[in-house]
Amino acid sequence: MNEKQQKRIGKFISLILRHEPQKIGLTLDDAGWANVNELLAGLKSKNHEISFDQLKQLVASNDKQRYSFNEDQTHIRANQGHSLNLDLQLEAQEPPEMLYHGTATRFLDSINEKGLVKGSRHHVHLSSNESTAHQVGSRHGKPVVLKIASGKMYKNGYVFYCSENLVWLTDKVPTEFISY
Ligand code: HQG
Repeated sequence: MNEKQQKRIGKFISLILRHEPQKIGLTLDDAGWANVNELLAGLKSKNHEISFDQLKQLVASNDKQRYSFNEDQTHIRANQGHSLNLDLQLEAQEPPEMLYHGTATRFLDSINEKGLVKGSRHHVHLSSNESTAHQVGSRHGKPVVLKIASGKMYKNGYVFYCSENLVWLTDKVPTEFISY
């Protein structure tokens, strides 16, 4: 598979594992795991046929480490970004003092009013460095990076999780913890 094909299939796998498994007749368990053979069969049925070895390569080389296998590689899930109602069973963790959220300037008025809200996803997604946040923001328009006083939030009882691929997750970020 070349890079372009990997990207195309990766996007489709993200859609399946995060949002619409039913599109290829797949069911996920409560923690988001899909059976690998069922995923491969489902991909084949939609003209996205890949081998198990190609899937392993795709998981290993993915730029954001978006997917994980279980120990015996019979199951696979997306590490974060779901809109499906699942419990990924992540453990709450103490966040670093400062985290970053990349967004687009057109959302700022609303964010200044309501704080960061999770929308259709499970959590608000936060990055541990500014350059990643900048990239995330660019997906939505003219990017702007917000600084999040995560240490202060944690001291105030807010709960944080860190996904397998090191994206920090929390329920919401009120305006008092956001600066530019
Ligand atoms: C914005 C990608 C108006 C928020 C990334 C964001 C991430 C508000 C957008 C992951 C708001 C939601 C998630 C408010 C938040 N008013 N807009 N009150 N509060 N927003 O895509 O964080 O590449 O659901 O700032 O790397 O951009 O797909 O979230 O701009 O980890 O693997 O509403 O997705 O990962 O957009 O991205 P999204 P996100 P992948």
